[in-house]
Amino acid sequence: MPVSNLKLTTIEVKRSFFRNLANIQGQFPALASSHDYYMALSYTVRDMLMARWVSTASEYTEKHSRTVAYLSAEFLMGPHLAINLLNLQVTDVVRQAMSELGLNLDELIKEEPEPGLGNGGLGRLAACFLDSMATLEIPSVGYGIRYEFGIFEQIIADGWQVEKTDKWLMKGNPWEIVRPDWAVEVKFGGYTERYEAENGTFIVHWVPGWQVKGVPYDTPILGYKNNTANTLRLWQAVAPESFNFSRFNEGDYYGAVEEKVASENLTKVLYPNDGPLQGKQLRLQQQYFFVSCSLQDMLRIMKTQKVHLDHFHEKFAVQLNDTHPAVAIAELMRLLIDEHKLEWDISWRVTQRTFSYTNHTLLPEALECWSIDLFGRLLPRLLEIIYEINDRFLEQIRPQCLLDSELIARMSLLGEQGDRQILRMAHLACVGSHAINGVAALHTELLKTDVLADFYSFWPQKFSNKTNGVTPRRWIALSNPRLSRVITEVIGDQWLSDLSQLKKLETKANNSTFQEKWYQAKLLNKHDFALILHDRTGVSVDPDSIFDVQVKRIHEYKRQHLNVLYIIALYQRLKSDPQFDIHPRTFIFAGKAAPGYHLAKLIIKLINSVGDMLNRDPTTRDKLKVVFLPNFNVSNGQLIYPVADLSEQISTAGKEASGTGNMKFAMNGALTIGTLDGANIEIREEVGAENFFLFGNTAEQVKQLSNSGYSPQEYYQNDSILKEAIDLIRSGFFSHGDPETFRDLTNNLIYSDPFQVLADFNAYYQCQEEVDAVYRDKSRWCRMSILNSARSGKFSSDRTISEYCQDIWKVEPVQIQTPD
Ligand code: 26R
Repeated sequence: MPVSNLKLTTIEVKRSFFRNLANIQGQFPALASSHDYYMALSYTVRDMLMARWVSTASEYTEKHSRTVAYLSAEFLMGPHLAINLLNLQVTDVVRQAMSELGLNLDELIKEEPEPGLGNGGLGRLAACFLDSMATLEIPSVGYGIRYEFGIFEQIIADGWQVEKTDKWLMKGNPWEIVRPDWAVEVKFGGYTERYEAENGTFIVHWVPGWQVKGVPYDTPILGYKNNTANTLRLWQAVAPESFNFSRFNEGDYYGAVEEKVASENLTKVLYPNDGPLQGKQLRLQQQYFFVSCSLQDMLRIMKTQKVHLDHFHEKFAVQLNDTHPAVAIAELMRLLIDEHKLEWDISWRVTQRTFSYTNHTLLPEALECWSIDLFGRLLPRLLEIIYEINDRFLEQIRPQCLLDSELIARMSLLGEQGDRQILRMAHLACVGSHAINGVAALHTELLKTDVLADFYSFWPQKFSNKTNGVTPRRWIALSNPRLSRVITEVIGDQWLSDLSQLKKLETKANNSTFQEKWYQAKLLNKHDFALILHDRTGVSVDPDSIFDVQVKRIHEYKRQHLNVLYIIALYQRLKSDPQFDIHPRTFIFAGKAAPGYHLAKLIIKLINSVGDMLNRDPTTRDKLKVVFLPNFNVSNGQLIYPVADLSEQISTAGKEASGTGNMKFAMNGALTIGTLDGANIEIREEVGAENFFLFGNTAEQVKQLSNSGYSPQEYYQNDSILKEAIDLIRSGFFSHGDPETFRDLTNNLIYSDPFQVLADFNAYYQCQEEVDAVYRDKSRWCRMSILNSARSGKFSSDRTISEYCQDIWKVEPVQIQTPD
């Protein structure tokens, strides 16, 4: 355990802070802005971690440590300053130093623009994994893309989502270091040529149409209370220096600059999709770009260690975060064969042993396919390699397929979609990996029986489950200091690195003094949050009301509209029956919709419109509030999870691969109302069925219902509460009398309802009544809340990462000695 920072004094902090303010920001106190101070403090913290970062890299190099390379198109890191202070254990001394200067640490922390380089679950999971790998002292690198614009900023105007660009790099980023020496070049387009070599084999030469240079930017990833500082390496595209010099000389200045701009566009913006996506050429370019850069970087590292490339898989375990980086399988083959002259069979053995693949979605529309035409034009050599992989693969399975030509066609990497030839990236990922995993028990089962069933029948041993987790450092300690203090007072602070220790709280679950402390921590959080809500939305809410929270991407399968239908039903009941008594509730929503996803955007408008009507209605406003907090991101998540009483996890069973927000809520003592979907099932198993509000059809029932011809109209006609709620929307009551505004949404529900909202409505309604009844028994609720948190240990990403290390990566921790 390092002790070096414990002796850090406020004097040293202040000295370093002023030095950085002057030397790096070029600023002095009389003119310094809050942002200048934030920068000065960040550089001060960076100075504290540099020695660890260098020692970590140097020890890994010296020991030739086996290393995890986590390839992900998204890393939703969230702000660095506060988590780095926490990991270094210097928050208190730094807070004190700042306060001696008349500065407030919390205000400086808020100055950091959030690096939002991800859409949601998948990107945030990657960030939690980096945190856990550093804490568990696992040699690892996260490889991804340095998007100049991250996920868009969401503004709500007249109830509608409006997107603004996220200029997170505008004022500089103190957490990254550029490494121009390790830049690499990536080819695109052009054609391939074949030469016969002396031994009769063919050498393939890819003559590119153009090239792009990738420059790595490194960010340190600290472990908690150890000396490990791993690296997140993000690639930025720039035009190669040699770029079109001849054109430049010919005087075509604009032409040359235009092409330069085009190559730099490659890493401009993160695609804000979390669902269906038509073949976007730029997205494929992004994927190949960062994959090729990362593999070339690994080969460079191999070279410095003088290890022969047929040992590549011994040095690196490469994890594919969904299929977005799956082209890596073909790219490693290309590098080994074309550039390093290894034979196909050896290269293939190395490749298969190197890669493992995590699937994050079952939704058919989200499974990545590329048009072969597009792929071949952009990456001609890679397409040839994929054809060869496919030929050999089909040859290998043919004997077992006997005469089942349909099975062979189903498993082929190539397929047809309408009249288009397509490449199925999930198939490439399965064939080229030695391990395939889902992200929750149910999800893995559905992979095995459904989406990847054919592959499972061939290679059952490749499949395993790795239930997701989240880091308790960011999602409890940093987000919820009040609850953390209550916990630590009773069980000490070991839970931060061993979340199973929360179990020790169970003995206190019935203790009324402890219950009161537990309750007060949440209540104070709710008070603070009410002020923020008012500030950002103008709506005032009652901290004594039940905070009923649904925050996640807006998507039909996540069924925010099921929640809204319940709210409308509740409203109508309160209006028609003045005697009807409920505990006051505040429904809080947040989340972004993909900019092109019409129905999701309409759901946002509906939430806001319902809120506008209800929050103003004098007969109900003391009982019912509906608020939409704009721009859900990591920072806002940190504010929201700790205030929730009730966590809404109401996706159609079988559709949410895992969910990770559900875990953050439970850890922070929220009770879940949820379906048997994703990790909800495991949360319920852990916390106990009696401490979980379960409703709705099972995945099995959902499937049966849709096979037997699901008819939402029957539910609409037969359930008067449901019908009245939908009819109120249709009447134009929430849209200034205009019945058109929400027509697409209500028609979709009544006539199609692909996610069976209506089928689950009644069960949800009943379950919500139970929630209300239980909340009235304060002691019972507190007990349930404590037990949810106490039994959430399984959902630490430390547990998840240990399982990946043991079962898939076979990587051991490497302890970094104290750097000073
Ligand atoms: C192909 C492209 C359009 C695309 C589809 C889907 C791009 C991105 C996505 C997002 C998906 C893969 C995602 O974020 N999935 C989420 O992963 C989380 C982490 O495993 C799960 O908790 C969550 O259930 C799942 O939806």
